[in-house]
Amino acid sequence: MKGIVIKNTGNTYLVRSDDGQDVICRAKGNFRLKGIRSTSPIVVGDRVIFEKNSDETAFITEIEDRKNYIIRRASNLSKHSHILAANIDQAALCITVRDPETTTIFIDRFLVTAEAYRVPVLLVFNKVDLCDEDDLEYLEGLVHLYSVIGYSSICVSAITGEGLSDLRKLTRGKITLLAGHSGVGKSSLVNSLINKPLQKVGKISDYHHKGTHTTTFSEMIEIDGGGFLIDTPGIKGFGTVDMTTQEVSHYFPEIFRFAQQCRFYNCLHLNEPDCAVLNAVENHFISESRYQSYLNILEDVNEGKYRT
Ligand SMILES: Nc1nc2c(ncn2[C@@H]2O[C@H](COP(=O)(O)OP(=O)(O)OP(=O)(O)O)[C@@H](O)[C@H]2O)c(=O)[nH]1
Ligand SMILES: [Mg+2]
Ligand SMILES: [Zn+2]
Repeated sequence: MKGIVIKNTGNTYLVRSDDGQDVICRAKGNFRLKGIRSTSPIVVGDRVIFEKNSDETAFITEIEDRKNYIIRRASNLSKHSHILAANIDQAALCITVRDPETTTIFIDRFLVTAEAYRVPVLLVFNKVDLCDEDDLEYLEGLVHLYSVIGYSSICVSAITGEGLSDLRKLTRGKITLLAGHSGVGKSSLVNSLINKPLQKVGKISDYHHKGTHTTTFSEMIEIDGGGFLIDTPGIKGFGTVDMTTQEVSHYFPEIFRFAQQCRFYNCLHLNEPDCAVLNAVENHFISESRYQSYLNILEDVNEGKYRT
């Protein structure tokens, strides 16, 4: 039988079969996927073939080729990467200006990873109900910054319901992965979008203003009228994928566009003469924060953190 993995609890997988049954499966034998070294061989979103035994147990025997996936590397230093989910139509990066704060470096690292795997990203600014005037101004700036580059944003509140009908439209009929720091409200958004308190929601610590890692496994939740949301555990930092220094700018669309006019074809846009990127940063065609994120990722690559 064929189906899709909707939950991974560590040693068993919940598979929704193509004819709509939920079956608890185990993995049979060792799965080695080409070119992927990951702590979890089968992930949420995987299309699998499974066999049911007479005693109600079931085994996954095959994983179909993945269309795409989103990898998170726990830290830049860790050798193991962890795939959050596979075969997704889009990633909704959930961002909060406060409680907890999401930095532009974190946003840009996520965007770079998504560009590298060709996953479209929607920026979901949650908890707008907590924003004061200054926060709203900063938020508007971010929305503008990213829309100019080509990323769509939406401002919402899982608590007041603001923006949720638009977010519903943007997720209907699609497989959407929700990602972001612990405590930004991924599970709250899932509950509000499906109108059911299905996912466990955590607290924000009074002291650090951070989440408490409430969701521990990725889980796919079906949306009324078609499509799925994938609730995932909060991400602390985002180590970028293996890439060369030359490649980094390829995943910053606006930097890549200007880079075509640099004097040297292998310009890294650090201090080379006639660098069109540096010139664009100076003239505010490329934002300072994006350029800082670019330098930040370049540093990782230069330090060879990813080479084993
Ligand atoms: N004021 C306000 N609080 C929110 C909003 N969305 C979520 N929260 C609160 O933020 C806290 C964390 O929410 P969760 O949904 O558990 O966050 P999460 O992103 O799933 O966190 P992890 O599972 O730990 O990764 C809870 O106390 C929610 O009630 C919002 O839009 N506004
Ligand atoms: Mg959660
Ligand atoms: Zn340059």
